[in-house]
Amino acid sequence: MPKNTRVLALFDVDGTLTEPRKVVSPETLTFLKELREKIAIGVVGGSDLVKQKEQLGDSPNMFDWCFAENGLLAHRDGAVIGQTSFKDHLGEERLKKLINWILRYFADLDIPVKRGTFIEFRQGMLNVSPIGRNCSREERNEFEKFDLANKVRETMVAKLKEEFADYNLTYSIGGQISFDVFPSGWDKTYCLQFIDRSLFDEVHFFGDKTFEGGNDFEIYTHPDVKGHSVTSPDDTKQQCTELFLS
Ligand code: M1P
Repeated sequence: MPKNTRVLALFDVDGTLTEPRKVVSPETLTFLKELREKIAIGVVGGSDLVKQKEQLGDSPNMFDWCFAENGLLAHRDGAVIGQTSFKDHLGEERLKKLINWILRYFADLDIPVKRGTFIEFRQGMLNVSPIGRNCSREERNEFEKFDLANKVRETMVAKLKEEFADYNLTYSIGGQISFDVFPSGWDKTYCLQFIDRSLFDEVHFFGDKTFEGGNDFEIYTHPDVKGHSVTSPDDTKQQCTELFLS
């Protein structure tokens, strides 16, 4: 079967191509290579490119389209085609006010374990973690359970929304220990502006956080995109095999 370049499949990273924050499996890598021979493929992750590469390898060259930080850093065929900055968008004064508020909130927050790197400053967003990003894997898993029961992130996000209503920001709980903060509209649909729609008859998206409030929701429900909800990398492979390889 020759490559059908008029079909594009976009993939989320954590929970879709890899287990959360883990490295992609050799089986998934083989699968992606095989799939790329049949259709165009792309990746759109919330993490920055350094982390995306840690998980996937040389993602800009493994996919026809590669989007880190939801597309704030965009590559096509290995070359940069777009770059956007949260800092420039918000301005230093407003950014400082937001960061100071978050740090004060954390100082008063009582949770079982705290580690380091509570705010990770990224090119296109802040990643905010009550436990701190350099917790261990075990601590990460424990926090996820604690958060589910105690709604630590949900409560904080509700307060931020109230406090910074005029900032027009979106808060997205995508992973286990943190949430992302970025200007509204800079969710995963941001990457779609780089994809020339006349090139494709079908644009598919596969993600695991497709529920409302999840970081795949907006692109999953976008009218130009055929959304697919997956439960694991194996489920992704199975759904894609049925759709594109059989
Ligand atoms: O890709 C989903 C999320 O993965 C990480 O979240 P956490 O560390 O909380 O599991 C982060 O990179 C986050 O930005 C991203 O949205």
